[in-house]
Amino acid sequence: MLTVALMATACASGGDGTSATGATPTQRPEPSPTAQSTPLTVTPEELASADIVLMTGEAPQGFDNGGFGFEDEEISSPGPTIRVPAGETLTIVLRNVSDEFIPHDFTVVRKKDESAEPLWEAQTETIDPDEADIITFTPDAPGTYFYICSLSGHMSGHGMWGRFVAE
Ligand SMILES: [Cu+2]
Repeated sequence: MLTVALMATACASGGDGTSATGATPTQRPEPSPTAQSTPLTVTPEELASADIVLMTGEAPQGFDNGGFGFEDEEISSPGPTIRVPAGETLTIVLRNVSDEFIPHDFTVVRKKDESAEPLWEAQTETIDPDEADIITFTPDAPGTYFYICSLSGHMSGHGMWGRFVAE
């Protein structure tokens, strides 16, 4: 079971996902050669305050299966079910640990549809390998939803989804 410790002031940044100033949270030593733009990062303080840190990358089944996981080495397709308290503000960090130079995102949706509007504006930037992004949102209605990677073909063709349960 996932224990979600909700601290009072999770994220006070002004909604600018690129405003990180500190070191990247990743332990990975080399930046991706494909990361052309300014890498998205989160500060160590943001990382420490996050309720959930989710990894995305290749599932062990191989290149054709993307997925999500709570640990680098435990990425699966579908990803793990995320259970959160309904009505409480939640901060999630997404880290892309792909070895295949593939960008991904994290989007909460009502139905498994790559073109669906994100619920509660719960959508990270599209992040390249070795990047991270942080989002804060409030799932205000109990229910079973989904999280997906909304890049074309990633959910439908590569299994990049999981259940998101607000209870
Ligand atoms: Cu993806």
